[in-house]
Amino acid sequence: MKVAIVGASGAVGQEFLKVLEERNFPMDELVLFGSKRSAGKKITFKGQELTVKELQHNDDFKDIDIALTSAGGGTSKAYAETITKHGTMMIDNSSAFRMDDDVPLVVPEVNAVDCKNAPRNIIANPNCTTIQMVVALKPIEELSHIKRVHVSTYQASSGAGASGMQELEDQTKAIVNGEETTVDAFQYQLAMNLIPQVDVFTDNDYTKEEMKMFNETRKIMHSDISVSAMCVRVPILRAHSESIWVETEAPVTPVEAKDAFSKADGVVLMDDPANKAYPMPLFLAGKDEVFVGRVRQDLANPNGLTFWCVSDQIKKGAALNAVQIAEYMIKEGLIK
Ligand code: A2P
Ligand code: 11C
Repeated sequence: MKVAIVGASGAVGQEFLKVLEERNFPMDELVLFGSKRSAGKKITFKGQELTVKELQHNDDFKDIDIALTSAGGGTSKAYAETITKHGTMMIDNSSAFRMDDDVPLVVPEVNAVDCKNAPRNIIANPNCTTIQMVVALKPIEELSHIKRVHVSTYQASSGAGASGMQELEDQTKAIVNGEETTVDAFQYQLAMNLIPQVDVFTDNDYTKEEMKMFNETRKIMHSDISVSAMCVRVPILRAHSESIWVETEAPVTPVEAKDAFSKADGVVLMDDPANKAYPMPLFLAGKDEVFVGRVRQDLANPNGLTFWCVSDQIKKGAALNAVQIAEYMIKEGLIK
């Protein structure tokens, strides 16, 4: 098995390296790609120094079985043909192909079988906010069909990549030192602030991020579910949090929901209010699972449940989910 990472120097690319090592991913060779900017740079993987190659339109992917790509939607679109033309399976973290009918959009805990039909040799990794939400919705959907969801997100700076994290750190230091802050990665200063805008606005006044949560959730869950989202950037380095209200066809009690969460694949129930036990991003960055707590009845809706959900969006929200897709495809013999 020969694996490539495209965008190896980025926040998700670096996480791919960690996850592959942590899981002892079965491979004989790893090849790293980046833009001209990082070509020639040395990156250590399992004690071995690897040199980043420049991504170009050539035959570099000829012997590569799996390409894990996270270099932005534009790069994915521009290079998909080059990457897949010799049979390489491209597992793409960008939004470039997510809504294409002939590209499966996969969260293994929810719809791993969709990987079986990938005619373009492309599998799309959903947006991080969608991934953690659908992992948590799946066990509820198994109890009763979810008709609608209201969700408010609390998204870490790492959603904007390595530069987003750096900007929050720099602004925080500047404020402590009484210096001017610099704003580049986000619309406004993020330190000491909340920004109710993630990505650009669309025609209906929802942001692209909010519409991703609507559209991607339907595709992954094969459902007519409606998701109304309010996405907010918060001054946190890593791990996204979400307040989720679900409305099911039949009532689901908090006891039934907690039981389902505690048995669900990829979910950790952390819910003991008396002992102040609930998920928090500060303590869950770097973890694999989706953490759920504060499960309770929605006081405004007899068929409603509400809960709090935290997950490391670079890990389960990006690199880990893609690697889990690759693991499933290897197990099922779907990688040629
Ligand atoms: P590079 O650093 O070589 O420019 P992040 O999401 O953390 O901002 O990272 C983005 C990643 O995407 C980086 O690894 C960056 O590589 C990579 N990237 C951006 N544009 C290209 C491109 N045209 N070809 C290959 N990699 C790219
Ligand atoms: C953020 N969710 O937190 C975004 C980043 O479609 O993969 C990932 C965007 C995407 O800013």
